[in-house]
Amino acid sequence: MGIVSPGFQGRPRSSQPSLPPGQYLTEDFPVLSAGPTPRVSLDNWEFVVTTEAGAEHRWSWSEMLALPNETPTVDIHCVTRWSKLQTNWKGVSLDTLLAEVETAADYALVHSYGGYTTNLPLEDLLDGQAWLVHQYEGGELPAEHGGPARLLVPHLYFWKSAKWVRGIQLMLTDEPGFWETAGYHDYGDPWREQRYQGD
Ligand SMILES: Nc1nc2c(c(=O)[nH]1)N[C@H]1C(S)=C(S)[C@@H](COP(=O)(O)O)O[C@H]1N2
Ligand SMILES: [Mo]
Repeated sequence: MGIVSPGFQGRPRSSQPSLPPGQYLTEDFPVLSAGPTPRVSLDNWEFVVTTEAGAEHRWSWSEMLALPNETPTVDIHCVTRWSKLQTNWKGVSLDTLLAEVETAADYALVHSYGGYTTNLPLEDLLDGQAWLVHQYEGGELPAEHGGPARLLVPHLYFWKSAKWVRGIQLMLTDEPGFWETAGYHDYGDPWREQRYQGD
């Protein structure tokens, strides 16, 4: 053909429309954990939603599995600049888990086994945007990636997708979580490159 100039194929992959600014594509699945991997037995596992009024809604492992499950295929974006496209998960939509929960809260603080926390607006957990997932690519979710179950909120940077999730605290006012307290952005939209406070 002779028309394509040398180097043209070397365009950075981040010019792909499917990648947010400053991100590169990875095929492997890096593990990013701020501490040791907590071991949670399925007999003791529970997921608890606590409202601002103190009401608690609990699901055991078998109760969670018995809920309608969905199989989202989503792109994920870590603030350390890797992105993975078309990842396949199985789990329960937060719309399902929060359907019966009466709340006036605008904010959620997500709690993990092991003590990790992360915050986000409650509306970002609703309308098909977030799942409690327990399978990855057709197998049980590996412990290092958050098994038995993790949160999946793919439209925000992946630190919002709490591994080993234990529950969600609904609140009237915003409260920063682990990385947000350490200087990460309160919201974390990868398309607006909200990596750190002030971005
Ligand atoms: N409980 C817990 N959840 C967590 C983290 C963590 O350290 N602890 N790290 C976060 C960060 S910074 C990222 S990028 C993703 C990494 O998930 P992965 O290890 O499955 O790639 O998990 C997020 N969820
Ligand atoms: Mo991250």
